[in-house]
Amino acid sequence: INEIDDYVSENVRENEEEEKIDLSGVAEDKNIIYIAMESMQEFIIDKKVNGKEVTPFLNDFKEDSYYFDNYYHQTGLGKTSDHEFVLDNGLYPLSNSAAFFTHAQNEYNSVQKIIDEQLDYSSYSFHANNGSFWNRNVMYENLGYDKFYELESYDVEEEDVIGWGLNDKDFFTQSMDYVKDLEEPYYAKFITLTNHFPFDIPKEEATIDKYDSDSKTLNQYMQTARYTDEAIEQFIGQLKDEGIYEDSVIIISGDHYGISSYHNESMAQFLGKDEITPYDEVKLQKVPMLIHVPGKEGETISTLSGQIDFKPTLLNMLGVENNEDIMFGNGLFAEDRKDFIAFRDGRVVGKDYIYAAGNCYDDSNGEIVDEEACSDIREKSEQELNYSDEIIYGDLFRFYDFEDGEMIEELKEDDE
Ligand code: GP9
Ligand code: MN
Repeated sequence: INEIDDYVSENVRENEEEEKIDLSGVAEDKNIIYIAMESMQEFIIDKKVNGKEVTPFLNDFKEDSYYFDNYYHQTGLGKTSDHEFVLDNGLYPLSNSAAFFTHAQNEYNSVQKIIDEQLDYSSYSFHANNGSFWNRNVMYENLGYDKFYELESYDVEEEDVIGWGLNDKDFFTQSMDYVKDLEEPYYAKFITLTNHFPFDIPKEEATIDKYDSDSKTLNQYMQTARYTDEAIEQFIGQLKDEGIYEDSVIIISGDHYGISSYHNESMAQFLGKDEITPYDEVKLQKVPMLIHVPGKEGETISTLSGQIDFKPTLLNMLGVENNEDIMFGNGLFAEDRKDFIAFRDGRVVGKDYIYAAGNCYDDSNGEIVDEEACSDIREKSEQELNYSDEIIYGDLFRFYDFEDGEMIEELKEDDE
């Protein structure tokens, strides 16, 4: 843990000094409302099908928000739960299992615990699926969530089900009944479900056309993505009606990809490209990331970033001092940041080069270049993933004092 602490100190924390846009403490005493959009990818933003925008609400709302258009998901097999794991802990997910299942008993220094201890915030998660799905009921308790509003908290009639469960519109409406009564300020996470594979929605609920290609999946994705967009618009309206909107920082993002490489041909058609190369596939792993701060004007920020950066960003906005924390991301608004984003499968995005499918690509033109150009970002990302894995596999936070930033006393004595 000392070695990892040193690494973090030299390579991660030292970047945190200056802010490009100073939002330190801007969320103090405000509610944090985080909306996880199932399978929402960045490529869909500002796109149209038969002349109609797929996500008209998000397209508008991003104009009033800090919009990160170069923000990558970093999930593995644990999909939605991996995204929660990265966001809450600032650690990477595991490479071949879901940490929510395999390491739910570990000690973590989660956002939820930190803001409870330092700011007396309560944390909630809302998701109309079975509580044990992804082992959330167990893991949430360990991470310090005060309550999980899961399937049992919702009234789900058969006609309200789309795809995997309660449709997003009813999900938000019913969630609102609980939200109204929460003591402020709080952190509340809402996980949508309608835009989940296979993206099947009843005809009468669809408000735009399907896309027209050989991929049924991509064609239908347009309609469910639109449905989630409408559900969020409605939810924002409800937050306004209840007077919650102005007191809240609202963060809206995607959890992971929804359209796999199996649909590359149709995806190329949709994007107006000849083909989707491994380089393009990397770029398709971007998910939308919007941070709406009351009273702040919108701005699009194209900084290379990813889900690993969520925790430091949020804590900084809340004005939390946690200089001794061990996490691997940098604040999204920081001036100096690490220069790579590690994927769990070995791919790496750097500022100038991208490593994918055994090749190094020049990001200025997507051409394959000498592998050597990627060696630096590959080494760094492998190192970090290993350190993160060591923390999880060894449950190393048991041995670390987050206040002093040192190994806990008893161990030090043993060590000597
Ligand atoms: C399940 C929902 C979807 O509760 O979060 O999970 P996914 O299949 O996307 O990981
Ligand atoms: Mn998901």
